[in-house]
Amino acid sequence: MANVVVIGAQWGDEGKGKITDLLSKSADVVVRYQGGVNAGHTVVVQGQTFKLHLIPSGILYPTTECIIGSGTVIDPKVLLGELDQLEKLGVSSENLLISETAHVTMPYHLMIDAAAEEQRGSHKIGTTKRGIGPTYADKSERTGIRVVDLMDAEGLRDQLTWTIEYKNVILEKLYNLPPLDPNAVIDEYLGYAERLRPHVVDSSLRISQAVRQRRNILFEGAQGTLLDLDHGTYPYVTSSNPVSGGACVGAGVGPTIIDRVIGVAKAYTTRVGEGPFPTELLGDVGEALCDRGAEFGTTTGRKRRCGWFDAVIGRYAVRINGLDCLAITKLDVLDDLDEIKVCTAYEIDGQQVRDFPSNARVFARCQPIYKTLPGWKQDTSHCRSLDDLPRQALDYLKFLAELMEVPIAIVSLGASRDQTIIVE
Ligand code: 2SA
Ligand code: MG
Repeated sequence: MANVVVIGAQWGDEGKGKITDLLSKSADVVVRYQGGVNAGHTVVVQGQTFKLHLIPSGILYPTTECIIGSGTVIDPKVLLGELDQLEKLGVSSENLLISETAHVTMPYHLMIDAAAEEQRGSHKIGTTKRGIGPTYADKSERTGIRVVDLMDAEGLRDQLTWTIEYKNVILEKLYNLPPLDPNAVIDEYLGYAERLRPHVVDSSLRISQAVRQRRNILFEGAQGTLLDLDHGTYPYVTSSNPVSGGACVGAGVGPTIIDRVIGVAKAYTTRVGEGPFPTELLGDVGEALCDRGAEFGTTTGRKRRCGWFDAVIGRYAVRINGLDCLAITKLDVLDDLDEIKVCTAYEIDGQQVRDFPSNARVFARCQPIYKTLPGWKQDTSHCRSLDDLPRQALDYLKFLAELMEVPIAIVSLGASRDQTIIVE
Protein backbone atom coordinates (compact mmCIF):
# COMPACT_ATOMS: atom_id res chain seq x y z
CA MET A 1 0.00 0.00 0.00
CA ALA A 2 2.67 2.60 1.05
CA ASN A 3 1.71 6.30 0.76
CA VAL A 4 -1.02 6.81 -1.83
CA VAL A 5 -2.87 9.86 -3.13
CA VAL A 6 -6.39 9.31 -4.50
CA ILE A 7 -7.81 12.08 -6.66
CA GLY A 8 -10.83 12.72 -8.86
CA ALA A 9 -9.88 12.70 -12.55
CA GLN A 10 -12.98 14.55 -13.79
CA TRP A 11 -15.31 17.19 -12.25
CA GLY A 12 -15.82 15.49 -8.91
CA ASP A 13 -18.26 12.77 -7.81
CA GLU A 14 -16.19 10.09 -9.53
CA GLY A 15 -16.81 7.70 -6.67
CA LYS A 16 -13.68 8.56 -4.69
CA GLY A 17 -15.60 7.85 -1.51
CA LYS A 18 -15.99 4.20 -2.37
CA ILE A 19 -12.41 3.79 -3.67
CA THR A 20 -10.86 5.48 -0.63
CA ASP A 21 -13.10 3.35 1.56
CA LEU A 22 -11.68 0.23 -0.12
CA LEU A 23 -8.09 1.45 0.16
CA SER A 24 -8.61 2.62 3.74
CA LYS A 25 -8.66 -1.04 4.70
CA SER A 26 -4.89 -1.15 4.19
CA ALA A 27 -4.25 2.41 5.36
CA ASP A 28 -3.18 3.33 8.88
CA VAL A 29 -3.82 7.02 8.35
CA VAL A 30 -6.23 8.82 5.99
CA VAL A 31 -5.75 12.54 5.33
CA ARG A 32 -8.21 14.95 3.69
CA TYR A 33 -6.07 17.73 2.25
CA GLN A 34 -8.40 20.33 0.68
CA GLY A 35 -11.98 21.45 0.26
CA GLY A 36 -14.66 21.56 2.89
CA VAL A 37 -18.27 20.59 3.31
CA ASN A 38 -18.85 21.14 -0.41
CA ALA A 39 -17.65 17.56 -0.80
CA GLY A 40 -20.02 14.69 -0.40
CA HIS A 41 -18.93 11.10 -0.01
CA THR A 42 -21.53 8.38 0.16
CA VAL A 43 -20.32 5.08 1.54
CA VAL A 44 -22.50 2.02 1.92
CA VAL A 45 -21.34 -0.55 4.47
CA GLN A 46 -23.47 -3.58 5.29
CA GLY A 47 -26.59 -1.83 4.02
CA GLN A 48 -25.94 1.29 6.11
CA THR A 49 -25.50 4.53 4.20
CA PHE A 50 -23.04 7.11 5.48
CA LYS A 51 -23.04 10.59 3.98
CA LEU A 52 -19.81 12.31 4.88
CA HIS A 53 -18.69 15.80 3.91
CA LEU A 54 -15.53 16.43 5.85
CA ILE A 55 -14.68 13.32 7.83
CA PRO A 56 -12.65 10.82 5.77
CA SER A 57 -14.55 7.60 5.18
CA GLY A 58 -11.62 5.78 6.82
CA ILE A 59 -13.37 6.57 10.11
CA LEU A 60 -15.51 3.49 9.46
CA TYR A 61 -12.48 1.31 10.20
CA PRO A 62 -11.92 1.16 13.96
CA THR A 63 -8.14 1.63 14.03
CA THR A 64 -7.61 4.02 11.11
CA GLU A 65 -6.46 7.49 12.10
CA CYS A 66 -8.36 10.15 10.12
CA ILE A 67 -6.90 13.62 9.73
CA ILE A 68 -8.67 16.71 8.41
CA GLY A 69 -5.59 18.53 7.11
CA SER A 70 -4.33 22.06 7.02
CA GLY A 71 -5.49 22.74 3.45
CA THR A 72 -9.15 22.14 4.26
CA VAL A 73 -11.81 24.62 5.33
CA ILE A 74 -14.04 23.55 8.19
CA ASP A 75 -17.65 24.43 8.89
CA PRO A 76 -17.78 23.36 12.55
CA LYS A 77 -21.56 23.12 12.64
CA VAL A 78 -21.62 20.63 9.77
CA LEU A 79 -18.62 18.74 11.15
CA LEU A 80 -20.32 18.31 14.52
CA GLY A 81 -23.46 17.10 12.71
CA GLU A 82 -21.33 14.42 11.05
CA LEU A 83 -19.87 13.40 14.40
CA ASP A 84 -23.42 13.08 15.76
CA GLN A 85 -24.43 10.94 12.75
CA LEU A 86 -21.49 8.60 13.30
CA GLU A 87 -22.23 8.32 17.00
CA LYS A 88 -25.86 7.45 16.27
CA LEU A 89 -24.74 4.67 13.95
CA GLY A 90 -22.32 3.36 16.55
CA VAL A 91 -19.06 4.52 14.92
CA SER A 92 -16.39 5.92 17.23
CA SER A 93 -14.81 9.25 16.29
CA GLU A 94 -11.93 8.83 18.70
CA ASN A 95 -9.50 8.54 15.77
CA LEU A 96 -10.53 11.81 14.17
CA LEU A 97 -7.88 14.54 14.21
CA ILE A 98 -8.33 18.11 13.03
CA SER A 99 -5.54 20.40 11.90
CA GLU A 100 -4.88 23.52 13.95
CA THR A 101 -4.10 25.43 10.78
CA ALA A 102 -7.23 24.57 8.80
CA HIS A 103 -9.47 27.57 8.19
CA VAL A 104 -12.94 27.93 9.62
CA THR A 105 -16.07 28.77 7.65
CA MET A 106 -17.99 31.53 9.44
CA PRO A 107 -21.64 32.64 8.99
CA TYR A 108 -20.58 35.61 6.85
CA HIS A 109 -18.84 33.24 4.43
CA LEU A 110 -22.11 31.41 3.84
CA MET A 111 -23.98 34.70 3.40
CA ILE A 112 -21.40 36.12 1.00
CA ASP A 113 -21.25 32.92 -1.07
CA ALA A 114 -25.02 33.00 -1.66
CA ALA A 115 -25.16 36.77 -2.21
CA ALA A 116 -22.23 36.76 -4.65
CA GLU A 117 -23.84 34.01 -6.72
CA GLU A 118 -27.05 36.03 -6.85
CA GLN A 119 -25.10 39.12 -7.89
CA ARG A 120 -23.35 37.25 -10.69
CA GLY A 121 -26.69 36.39 -12.31
CA SER A 122 -26.06 34.56 -15.58
CA HIS A 123 -22.32 34.53 -14.75
CA LYS A 124 -22.83 32.47 -11.62
CA ILE A 125 -20.39 29.64 -10.82
CA GLY A 126 -23.02 27.25 -9.50
CA THR A 127 -21.32 26.87 -6.13
CA THR A 128 -22.63 24.65 -3.36
CA LYS A 129 -23.21 27.82 -1.28
CA ARG A 130 -21.29 26.28 1.58
CA GLY A 131 -19.06 29.32 1.97
CA ILE A 132 -16.04 27.61 0.41
CA GLY A 133 -14.88 30.41 -1.92
CA PRO A 134 -15.22 33.19 0.69
CA THR A 135 -13.40 31.09 3.35
CA TYR A 136 -10.44 30.50 1.03
CA ALA A 137 -10.58 34.14 -0.09
CA ASP A 138 -10.17 35.25 3.53
CA LYS A 139 -7.30 32.81 3.94
CA SER A 140 -5.55 34.50 0.99
CA GLU A 141 -6.54 37.95 2.17
CA ARG A 142 -5.18 37.04 5.64
CA THR A 143 -8.39 37.77 7.47
CA GLY A 144 -9.25 34.09 8.02
CA ILE A 145 -10.05 32.39 11.31
CA ARG A 146 -8.11 29.18 11.87
CA VAL A 147 -9.00 26.22 14.06
CA VAL A 148 -6.26 27.22 16.47
CA ASP A 149 -7.91 30.64 16.85
CA LEU A 150 -11.14 28.96 17.98
CA MET A 151 -9.21 27.28 20.79
CA ASP A 152 -8.33 30.60 22.46
CA ALA A 153 -11.45 32.37 23.74
CA GLU A 154 -9.77 35.70 24.53
CA GLY A 155 -7.96 35.89 21.21
CA LEU A 156 -11.04 34.84 19.27
CA ARG A 157 -13.15 37.56 20.87
CA ASP A 158 -10.60 40.17 19.89
CA GLN A 159 -10.09 38.86 16.37
CA LEU A 160 -13.74 38.21 15.53
CA THR A 161 -15.02 41.51 16.88
CA TRP A 162 -12.81 43.31 14.42
CA THR A 163 -13.42 40.88 11.56
CA ILE A 164 -17.20 40.95 11.92
CA GLU A 165 -17.21 44.74 11.98
CA TYR A 166 -15.31 44.64 8.72
CA LYS A 167 -17.58 41.95 7.23
CA ASN A 168 -20.69 43.84 8.30
CA VAL A 169 -19.67 46.72 6.06
CA ILE A 170 -19.50 44.31 3.13
CA LEU A 171 -22.78 42.58 4.05
CA GLU A 172 -24.67 45.87 4.46
CA LYS A 173 -23.14 48.11 1.84
CA LEU A 174 -22.43 45.61 -0.90
CA TYR A 175 -25.20 43.07 -0.52
CA ASN A 176 -27.87 44.93 1.43
CA LEU A 177 -27.93 42.17 4.07
CA PRO A 178 -28.50 42.56 7.82
CA PRO A 179 -25.32 42.87 9.91
CA LEU A 180 -24.17 40.06 12.21
CA ASP A 181 -24.01 40.43 15.98
CA PRO A 182 -20.35 39.74 16.86
CA ASN A 183 -21.11 38.47 20.36
CA ALA A 184 -23.71 35.99 19.17
CA VAL A 185 -21.29 34.58 16.56
CA ILE A 186 -18.42 34.43 19.06
CA ASP A 187 -20.51 32.57 21.64
CA GLU A 188 -21.82 30.13 19.03
CA TYR A 189 -18.31 29.33 17.78
CA LEU A 190 -16.82 29.02 21.26
CA GLY A 191 -19.47 26.37 21.88
CA TYR A 192 -18.32 24.45 18.79
CA ALA A 193 -14.71 24.88 19.89
CA GLU A 194 -15.29 22.97 23.11
CA ARG A 195 -16.59 19.93 21.26
CA LEU A 196 -13.81 20.03 18.68
CA ARG A 197 -10.95 20.64 21.13
CA PRO A 198 -10.14 16.96 21.92
CA HIS A 199 -9.58 16.34 18.19
CA VAL A 200 -7.35 19.32 17.40
CA VAL A 201 -3.65 18.60 16.68
CA ASP A 202 -0.55 19.79 14.84
CA SER A 203 -1.48 17.69 11.81
CA SER A 204 1.70 17.89 9.75
CA LEU A 205 3.69 16.76 12.79
CA ARG A 206 1.33 13.79 13.28
CA ILE A 207 1.68 12.88 9.61
CA SER A 208 5.47 13.13 9.72
CA GLN A 209 5.50 10.78 12.73
CA ALA A 210 3.38 8.32 10.75
CA VAL A 211 5.83 8.61 7.84
CA ARG A 212 8.76 7.87 10.15
CA GLN A 213 6.98 4.84 11.59
CA ARG A 214 6.39 3.64 8.00
CA ARG A 215 2.64 3.56 8.52
CA ASN A 216 0.56 3.55 5.33
CA ILE A 217 -0.94 6.93 4.56
CA LEU A 218 -3.82 7.58 2.19
CA PHE A 219 -4.27 11.16 1.00
CA GLU A 220 -7.87 11.64 -0.02
CA GLY A 221 -8.70 14.36 -2.55
CA ALA A 222 -12.15 15.97 -2.74
CA GLN A 223 -13.84 17.31 -5.89
CA GLY A 224 -11.79 16.69 -9.04
CA THR A 225 -8.99 17.78 -11.35
CA LEU A 226 -11.19 19.94 -13.58
CA LEU A 227 -12.42 21.81 -10.50
CA ASP A 228 -8.87 22.69 -9.43
CA LEU A 229 -8.36 26.39 -8.79
CA ASP A 230 -5.16 26.48 -10.87
CA HIS A 231 -5.64 23.69 -13.38
CA GLY A 232 -9.39 23.33 -13.77
CA THR A 233 -11.97 25.05 -15.96
CA TYR A 234 -11.52 28.46 -14.30
CA PRO A 235 -13.60 30.34 -13.22
CA TYR A 236 -15.98 27.36 -12.95
CA VAL A 237 -13.86 25.70 -10.31
CA THR A 238 -13.68 25.34 -6.57
CA SER A 239 -11.27 27.46 -4.52
CA SER A 240 -8.76 24.76 -3.54
CA ASN A 241 -6.36 22.31 -5.22
CA PRO A 242 -7.92 18.85 -5.61
CA VAL A 243 -4.98 17.70 -7.79
CA SER A 244 -2.38 15.34 -6.36
CA GLY A 245 0.11 18.17 -5.79
CA GLY A 246 -2.45 19.68 -3.42
CA ALA A 247 -1.84 16.73 -1.08
CA CYS A 248 1.66 17.95 -0.27
CA VAL A 249 0.63 21.53 0.48
CA GLY A 250 -2.64 20.62 2.16
CA ALA A 251 -1.20 17.91 4.40
CA GLY A 252 2.20 19.51 4.97
CA VAL A 253 4.43 16.77 3.54
CA GLY A 254 7.15 16.76 0.89
CA PRO A 255 6.52 15.15 -2.52
CA THR A 256 9.26 12.59 -1.85
CA ILE A 257 7.03 10.64 0.56
CA ILE A 258 4.32 9.94 -2.03
CA ASP A 259 4.65 6.48 -3.57
CA ARG A 260 1.61 6.21 -5.81
CA VAL A 261 -1.16 8.36 -7.28
CA ILE A 262 -4.51 6.81 -8.21
CA GLY A 263 -7.07 8.66 -10.31
CA VAL A 264 -10.75 7.86 -10.04
CA ALA A 265 -12.97 8.37 -13.10
CA LYS A 266 -16.52 7.41 -13.88
CA ALA A 267 -17.13 5.26 -16.96
CA TYR A 268 -18.95 8.37 -18.26
CA THR A 269 -18.74 12.00 -17.17
CA THR A 270 -20.77 14.19 -14.85
CA ARG A 271 -20.55 17.78 -13.77
CA VAL A 272 -22.58 19.74 -11.24
CA GLY A 273 -22.60 23.53 -11.42
CA GLU A 274 -22.01 25.83 -14.38
CA GLY A 275 -19.25 25.80 -16.98
CA PRO A 276 -18.33 24.16 -20.29
CA PHE A 277 -18.78 20.40 -20.68
CA PRO A 278 -18.04 19.24 -24.27
CA THR A 279 -19.50 15.71 -24.03
CA GLU A 280 -22.66 16.73 -22.18
CA LEU A 281 -25.78 14.82 -23.29
CA LEU A 282 -28.88 16.97 -23.18
CA GLY A 283 -31.36 14.36 -24.48
CA ASP A 284 -32.69 10.94 -23.47
CA VAL A 285 -29.31 9.23 -23.08
CA GLY A 286 -28.17 11.90 -20.60
CA GLU A 287 -31.43 11.45 -18.68
CA ALA A 288 -30.97 7.69 -18.66
CA LEU A 289 -27.43 8.00 -17.27
CA CYS A 290 -28.67 10.42 -14.61
CA ASP A 291 -31.48 8.04 -13.61
CA ARG A 292 -29.46 4.85 -13.58
CA GLY A 293 -26.46 6.47 -11.98
CA ALA A 294 -28.59 8.34 -9.40
CA GLU A 295 -26.70 11.47 -10.35
CA PHE A 296 -27.76 13.95 -7.73
CA GLY A 297 -25.36 15.98 -5.56
CA THR A 298 -24.65 14.46 -2.17
CA THR A 299 -24.40 17.89 -0.59
CA THR A 300 -26.99 20.02 -2.39
CA GLY A 301 -29.19 17.40 -4.06
CA ARG A 302 -28.67 19.19 -7.38
CA LYS A 303 -29.09 17.14 -10.53
CA ARG A 304 -25.72 16.41 -12.12
CA ARG A 305 -25.19 17.02 -15.83
CA CYS A 306 -24.25 13.78 -17.61
CA GLY A 307 -22.22 13.01 -20.73
CA TRP A 308 -19.94 10.53 -22.48
CA PHE A 309 -16.46 9.67 -21.25
CA ASP A 310 -13.98 12.34 -22.29
CA ALA A 311 -10.48 10.97 -22.86
CA VAL A 312 -9.00 14.43 -23.54
CA ILE A 313 -9.84 15.33 -19.97
CA GLY A 314 -8.68 11.90 -18.84
CA ARG A 315 -5.26 12.37 -20.44
CA TYR A 316 -5.07 15.82 -18.89
CA ALA A 317 -5.79 14.34 -15.45
CA VAL A 318 -3.06 11.74 -16.01
CA ARG A 319 -0.60 14.53 -16.80
CA ILE A 320 -1.54 17.07 -14.10
CA ASN A 321 -1.68 14.47 -11.33
CA GLY A 322 1.08 12.15 -12.50
CA LEU A 323 -1.36 9.25 -12.30
CA ASP A 324 0.05 5.74 -11.95
CA CYS A 325 -3.27 4.06 -12.61
CA LEU A 326 -7.01 4.55 -12.78
CA ALA A 327 -10.06 3.29 -10.96
CA ILE A 328 -13.09 3.26 -13.27
CA THR A 329 -16.38 3.48 -11.42
CA LYS A 330 -20.06 2.98 -12.25
CA LEU A 331 -19.39 0.78 -15.29
CA ASP A 332 -22.72 -0.93 -14.58
CA VAL A 333 -24.57 2.32 -15.31
CA LEU A 334 -23.80 1.72 -19.01
CA ASP A 335 -25.28 -1.82 -18.98
CA ASP A 336 -28.48 -1.01 -20.92
CA LEU A 337 -27.01 1.08 -23.71
CA ASP A 338 -27.01 -0.11 -27.34
CA GLU A 339 -23.88 1.84 -28.08
CA ILE A 340 -21.43 3.92 -26.09
CA LYS A 341 -19.41 6.89 -27.27
CA VAL A 342 -16.00 7.99 -26.09
CA CYS A 343 -14.55 11.40 -26.87
CA THR A 344 -11.03 10.80 -28.18
CA ALA A 345 -10.18 14.37 -29.27
CA TYR A 346 -11.77 17.79 -29.80
CA GLU A 347 -12.38 19.77 -32.91
CA ILE A 348 -11.76 23.47 -32.62
CA ASP A 349 -11.99 25.83 -35.61
CA GLY A 350 -11.58 22.92 -38.00
CA GLN A 351 -8.48 21.64 -36.18
CA GLN A 352 -8.22 18.37 -34.29
CA VAL A 353 -6.86 18.78 -30.75
CA ARG A 354 -5.79 15.93 -28.48
CA ASP A 355 -4.59 18.00 -25.52
CA PHE A 356 -6.83 19.84 -23.09
CA PRO A 357 -6.70 23.56 -23.99
CA SER A 358 -5.67 25.69 -21.02
CA ASN A 359 -7.47 28.68 -22.54
CA ALA A 360 -11.00 28.60 -21.09
CA ARG A 361 -12.50 30.43 -24.07
CA VAL A 362 -11.04 27.87 -26.45
CA PHE A 363 -12.25 25.01 -24.25
CA ALA A 364 -15.77 26.43 -24.31
CA ARG A 365 -15.78 26.10 -28.13
CA CYS A 366 -14.45 22.54 -28.32
CA GLN A 367 -16.59 19.98 -30.11
CA PRO A 368 -16.06 16.33 -29.16
CA ILE A 369 -14.83 13.82 -31.72
CA TYR A 370 -16.32 10.45 -30.84
CA LYS A 371 -15.50 6.82 -31.35
CA THR A 372 -18.61 4.67 -31.00
CA LEU A 373 -18.36 1.28 -29.33
CA PRO A 374 -21.03 -1.42 -29.03
CA GLY A 375 -22.83 -1.79 -25.71
CA TRP A 376 -22.98 -5.11 -23.84
CA LYS A 377 -26.67 -5.09 -22.86
CA GLN A 378 -26.10 -7.28 -19.81
CA ASP A 379 -26.10 -6.81 -16.08
CA THR A 380 -22.51 -6.42 -14.89
CA SER A 381 -23.23 -5.51 -11.27
CA HIS A 382 -22.47 -9.06 -10.09
CA CYS A 383 -19.10 -9.33 -11.92
CA ARG A 384 -16.15 -9.86 -9.59
CA SER A 385 -13.28 -10.42 -12.03
CA LEU A 386 -12.39 -9.23 -15.53
CA ASP A 387 -13.25 -12.73 -16.78
CA ASP A 388 -16.84 -12.24 -15.61
CA LEU A 389 -17.28 -9.15 -17.80
CA PRO A 390 -18.94 -9.33 -21.23
CA ARG A 391 -16.40 -8.97 -24.05
CA GLN A 392 -17.73 -5.53 -25.09
CA ALA A 393 -17.31 -4.20 -21.55
CA LEU A 394 -13.75 -5.47 -21.45
CA ASP A 395 -13.08 -3.85 -24.84
CA TYR A 396 -14.51 -0.60 -23.55
CA LEU A 397 -12.14 -0.61 -20.55
CA LYS A 398 -9.17 -1.56 -22.77
CA PHE A 399 -9.99 1.32 -25.07
CA LEU A 400 -10.07 3.80 -22.17
CA ALA A 401 -6.73 2.55 -20.83
CA GLU A 402 -5.16 2.85 -24.32
CA LEU A 403 -6.45 6.39 -24.77
CA MET A 404 -5.17 7.50 -21.38
CA GLU A 405 -1.95 5.52 -21.46
CA VAL A 406 -2.28 4.27 -17.90
CA PRO A 407 -3.49 0.90 -16.61
CA ILE A 408 -6.89 0.42 -15.00
CA ALA A 409 -6.32 -1.09 -11.56
CA ILE A 410 -9.83 -1.08 -10.13
CA VAL A 411 -13.29 -1.37 -11.71
CA SER A 412 -16.37 -0.58 -9.67
CA LEU A 413 -19.84 -1.92 -10.56
CA GLY A 414 -22.04 -0.66 -7.75
CA ALA A 415 -21.98 1.15 -4.44
CA SER A 416 -21.18 -1.82 -2.18
CA ARG A 417 -17.66 -2.68 -1.14
CA ASP A 418 -17.90 -6.09 -2.80
CA GLN A 419 -19.09 -4.76 -6.19
CA THR A 420 -15.51 -4.27 -7.23
CA ILE A 421 -12.95 -5.85 -9.56
CA ILE A 422 -9.34 -5.53 -8.47
CA VAL A 423 -7.22 -6.01 -11.61
CA GLU A 424 -4.24 -8.24 -10.80
P1 2SA B 1 -17.83 25.54 -4.38
O1 2SA B 1 -19.07 25.34 -3.55
O2 2SA B 1 -17.30 26.94 -4.31
O3 2SA B 1 -16.78 24.53 -4.16
O4 2SA B 1 -18.35 25.36 -5.91
C1 2SA B 1 -17.51 25.65 -6.99
C2 2SA B 1 -17.64 24.62 -8.10
O5 2SA B 1 -17.20 23.35 -7.61
C3 2SA B 1 -18.23 22.40 -7.78
N1 2SA B 1 -18.24 21.45 -6.68
C4 2SA B 1 -18.57 20.17 -6.83
N2 2SA B 1 -18.75 19.43 -7.94
C5 2SA B 1 -19.10 18.14 -7.75
N3 2SA B 1 -19.32 17.56 -6.53
C6 2SA B 1 -19.15 18.30 -5.41
N4 2SA B 1 -19.60 17.85 -4.23
C7 2SA B 1 -21.07 17.64 -4.04
C8 2SA B 1 -21.43 16.25 -4.47
C9 2SA B 1 -21.83 18.72 -4.82
C10 2SA B 1 -23.32 18.83 -4.58
O6 2SA B 1 -20.83 15.34 -3.94
O7 2SA B 1 -22.28 16.05 -5.34
O8 2SA B 1 -23.91 18.15 -3.76
O9 2SA B 1 -23.91 19.70 -5.26
C11 2SA B 1 -18.70 19.64 -5.52
N5 2SA B 1 -18.38 20.60 -4.64
C12 2SA B 1 -18.10 21.71 -5.37
C13 2SA B 1 -19.51 23.23 -7.77
O10 2SA B 1 -20.59 22.53 -8.36
C14 2SA B 1 -19.08 24.43 -8.56
O11 2SA B 1 -19.08 24.12 -9.94
MG1 MG C 1 -19.36 14.00 -4.28
